[in-house]
Formats: sequence, C-alpha cells, structure tokens
Amino acid sequence: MSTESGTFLDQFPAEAKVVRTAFYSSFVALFVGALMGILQVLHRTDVLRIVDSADYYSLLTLHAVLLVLSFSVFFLVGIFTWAVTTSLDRGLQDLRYTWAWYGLMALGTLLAGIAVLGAFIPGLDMSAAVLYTFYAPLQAHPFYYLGLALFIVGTWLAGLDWFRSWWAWKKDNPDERIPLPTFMALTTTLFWILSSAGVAVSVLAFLLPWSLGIIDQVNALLTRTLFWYFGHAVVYFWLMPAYLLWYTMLPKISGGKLFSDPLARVVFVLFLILSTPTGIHHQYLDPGIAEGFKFIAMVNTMFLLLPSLLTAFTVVASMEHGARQRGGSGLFGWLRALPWRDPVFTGMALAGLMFAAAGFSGMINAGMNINYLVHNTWWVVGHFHLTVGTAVALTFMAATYWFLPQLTGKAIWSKSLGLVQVLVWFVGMTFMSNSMHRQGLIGVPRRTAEPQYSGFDYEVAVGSMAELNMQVIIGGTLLFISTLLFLTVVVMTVIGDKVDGLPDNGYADTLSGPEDAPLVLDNLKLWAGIAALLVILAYSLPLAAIITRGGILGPGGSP
Ligand code: HAS
Ligand code: CU
Repeated sequence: MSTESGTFLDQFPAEAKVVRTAFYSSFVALFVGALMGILQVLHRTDVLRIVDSADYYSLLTLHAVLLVLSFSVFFLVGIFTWAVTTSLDRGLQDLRYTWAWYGLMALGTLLAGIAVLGAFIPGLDMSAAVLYTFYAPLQAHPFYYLGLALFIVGTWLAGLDWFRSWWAWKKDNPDERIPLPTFMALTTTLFWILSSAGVAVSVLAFLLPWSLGIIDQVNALLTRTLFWYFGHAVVYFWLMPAYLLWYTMLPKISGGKLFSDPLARVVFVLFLILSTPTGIHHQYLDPGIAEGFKFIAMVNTMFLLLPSLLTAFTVVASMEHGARQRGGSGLFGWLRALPWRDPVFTGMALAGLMFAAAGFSGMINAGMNINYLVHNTWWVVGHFHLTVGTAVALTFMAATYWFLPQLTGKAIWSKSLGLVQVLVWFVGMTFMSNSMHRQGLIGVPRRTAEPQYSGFDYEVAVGSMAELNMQVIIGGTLLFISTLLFLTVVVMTVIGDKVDGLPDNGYADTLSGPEDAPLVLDNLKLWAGIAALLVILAYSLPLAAIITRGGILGPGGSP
C-alpha cells in the first residue's frame, strides 16, 4: 500500500461517481431516519405526539430500517468500493454491473419505505410496522419483504464485484499478499453472504409467501431463529467498514503508522469465522430452544470479544505511535499531542471511546443469566446506540470529512463546524445512552410508545424517572442537531467551490507489514470453509428441533 498523490476523483473518476452516489443515498436515509428518531424520543417521553401511538411502530420501523440498513450499508458499499479500487490500484471490472447492484439496493429501499409509509396514506391498505427485526408473528405488506430481499441481493452482487476485482488483480499479481483493505472487504463479504442467506430463506420461503396469502401460517420460532442467525452477524457488517477506517486511516490521521498488519488480518479472520454461530444470544429468553444450545452461543460470543479487544489494543497502540511521532510523551501525556482539532480524527477517536463502553454493555447482554435482567428493556437500545449509533455512525460522519474532498475535488466547507458536529454527537449520545441503560436496569421496556413510567411531571429530581427522561430528551435533541450540522457541512461543501488544500488519497503505513503475516491468513477458502462448518455445528440441531416440534410451516407442520 502506498500513498498516491491526487484525489480518488483524479485517479478513478468513474468509481468516484459510484462511491459518491452511494454516500449521497446514505445521507438521504440518515436525514429521514434521524427525523424519525427525534419524533420517537419526543413521543415516548410524552413531549410531542404527532402520530397516534399505534403509528409509533411504523415510524420506529422506518427509523431503524433507514439507519441500520440504508444509511450504514450504502455507506459501507461506498467505503468498500473505494478500498478495493485504491488498494488494488485498478478500476472495477464492469461499471454497468456496478450500477445494477446499486440500482437494486436503491429500489429495495424504496419499496420497503413505501410499504412502511403506506400506513399513512388513506385508502392504501398497506402497513409494515414490523420493526427491523422482521420475524413472525408480525406481518408486513409484501413490498416490505420484497424490498429487503432486493436490497440484500444488491449487496451480494456488490460483494461479487469486489471479488471480481480481486480475482483479476490476482492473475496479474500471483505472488503478492492481498492488500489489507481488500482483505478486509473480502472477509466481510464472505460472512455477510453466509449469514444473510439465512434471512433470505426466511423471507423467500416463509414471510413473503405468507404475506402474499400463498401459505396461511409460518413457524414463528423458525423465522425468529433464521432472523437472528443473520441478525447478529449483520452488526459486524456495519462495524467492519468502521474498523477498516480505524486500521487503515486513523493511524495516518494520528500522525503515525498501523501497529500491525498481521494482527489486523487475524481480527478479520476471527470475525469471518465467529460472527454467525452466535445469533442465539438474542434468543436466551425464547422458549423452544434448549439451554445447551444457548450456552454454546454464549461461549462463541465470549470468543467473539477477542477480535474487538485486539482491535482496541492495535488501534490505540497506533494512535500512541502517531502521537509520539508528533512529539507527545509521558504515560498519558501523548494523548494531548493528537490532532484534536481535526474533525476526522476527533470523530473517529470519540466513536472508538464510546465503543469501549458499548463493549461492556455487550458483554452484559451476552451473559445468559444477566441477560434476563436487560432483555427487552431500554438498556438494549442504549447498547446499540453506542455501537451502530456511534461507533459506526460517528466514524462514518467523521470519515465523510475526509472522503468528500476525495470524491468531489472540493475542500470541506467548514472544518470547525465539523468539529462542533462530532462533539455535539458525543455529548448527545452520552446523555441519551446513559439514561437508556439506566432506565433499562429498572425495567423500562423497549419497543413501546407508552412506557409505563411516562406519566411524570417535569419537576426534575436527580435519579428520578423525570431526570432520566430529561436526559433522553436533551440527548436526542443534540443528536438531531448534530445530524443537521453534518448535513449542512456536506451540502455546503458539495455546492461550494472551495478547492484549496485537498488531502492525498492513501493509507497508513505499517510498523509490521503483510510480509510478517503467515501466508495461511490469506487462504480465504479455508476460513470460509471453517465458518460454514461452525454454522452447521451451532445451528443444525437447534433448527432440527424447532422444525420437528413446530413443523416447517407452523404448529403441526400442515399449512
Ligand atoms: Fe450487540 C443486542 C452482544 C457488539 C448492535 N446489539 C444488539 C442489538 C443491536 C446490537 C442493534 O449477547 C439489538 C438487536 C435487537 O433489536 O434486539 N453486541 C454484543 C457483544 C458485542 C456486541 C458481545 N452490537 C455490537 C455491535 C453492534 C451491535 C458492534 C452494531 C454495530 N448485543 C449483544 C447481545 C444482544 C445485543 C447479547 C442481545 C440483547 C438482548 O437481550 O436483546 C461485542 O462485539 C462487543 C465487543 C466490543 C469491545 C470493545 C472494544 C473497544 C474498542 C475501542 C477502541 C478505542 C479506540 C479509541 C479506537 C470488546 C475496539 C481510543 C480513543 C482514545 C482517545 C485513546
Ligand atoms: Cu448479537
């Protein structure tokens, strides 16, 4: 990997257009999704109710689908397309094919969105208030399932696009190691295809035919289990592009080098093999799955902490290396030497810091016994606003301040506003997620428009429910403001004409490079094979038991 001079737009104009379009699509989703977010905060805390409580769930569905599927995945395909193109130093194989997968993803989002919003159009008999965890018995309009299916197929074709680039590159460079950013994109694609195949079966074999009226019942536990088979792995699909940026960009932005390329490869291999056989940790409270299978999922989950702990070590070590290059010294004094005025750096570092807290709440979720305390409470919502809502979302926003000049040839309109924006996100999320965790501990439920504690006056006593709700309101409002600031900087940059001081397109150098990594790490077939084997071990018996007891199509097995 070397540092190229010139922007991505200069080097690969056609690919830059694809990445740009993917990013803009993700920003549209971010805007609508964030709007739904503030509406929910105000609804749940009884400050402002613009819809009936029954319709709250449609807005909640839109909030989740647009943010965790559209915003994050459109951004992901942008980052991976950039990463594969620049690290292999070759354009995509066939741009018509590339635009075709983008088109499928866009069409899918549109169809799913129409199904949800249809609930608000009188006379249109549509509804999809099934949340983003769309298993039975809740049922959505067929457009919803069809839309999600198209979206997922679009991502598979995108994965194939990156593989095609790599295959072509390998022919020309038979003896070279896979460049790290491409390695990251390919391993992620492999576990994504493995895991999303589960939800594809659930949608195509059960939910879609059921919603179309072709079959009249489904085995709810089977659709739940297939959903969670995918539903855990999907969280690492969101996280891996953020990790890619933390490993390959953040060290350079900090002023130093990546501590270890081999360790980064180990981390991505661990995610490939361990992301999928863990989904049952979302079902500890489901009757119908034997405790032993839940225990296995818990053990796998605990192993899955390892790659994130390794990441914490490697990324912080690289940041420290950078700080010391910049003259920092002392046990902690080096922290001051980091480029805190740069929104790209500060956003990513704060996202990492919050992810450390998120890791702890994740460990608590993962413990079979203590999960009983937090399951289905607002704690879980606090957890995922720190993970996908900050580690991922804030990293993406911060990275946008680096990417936008690469993609448009224009300098960021206002870096100081960018800095304010990432700080406001951090402060807002501190309030909101802290309060969500605390409310969860005292049993406040998630997924409800009418939390049983909502009737309170606004005399704020410290530690009271009113205080906790106030924190959510302040936090949620700050997050919405931060989103608006972000979009303002994006729009002003794109329509502006500031072109001075564009950064070069390039990755961090490494202290220990790919030559130190054992060759076997690049054997993707081997790791994909092991991943599939672990899935078979973790899932064949639970699925067999579910089907034997409940039948493929529900109780008794007869349709
Ligand atoms: Fe989770 C529920 C367990 C990670 C997302 N999770 C959810 C849900 C979502 C979600 C959306 O076991 C709710 C689903 C629903 O709707 O029901 N989760 C875990 C565990 C981890 C974890 C063990 N989750 C994530 C990530 C997500 C995500 C990542 C999205 C991106 N989660 C669970 C469980 C549940 C759950 C149960 C079910 C709960 C229930 O009952 O319903 C682990 O992967 C976490 C490992 C992380 C660490 C932290 C390492 C720290 C790092 C930071 C380095 C610092 C830097 C900055 C770079 C060990 C890497 C330094 C800065 C300086 C200034 C120096
Ligand atoms: Cu999980």
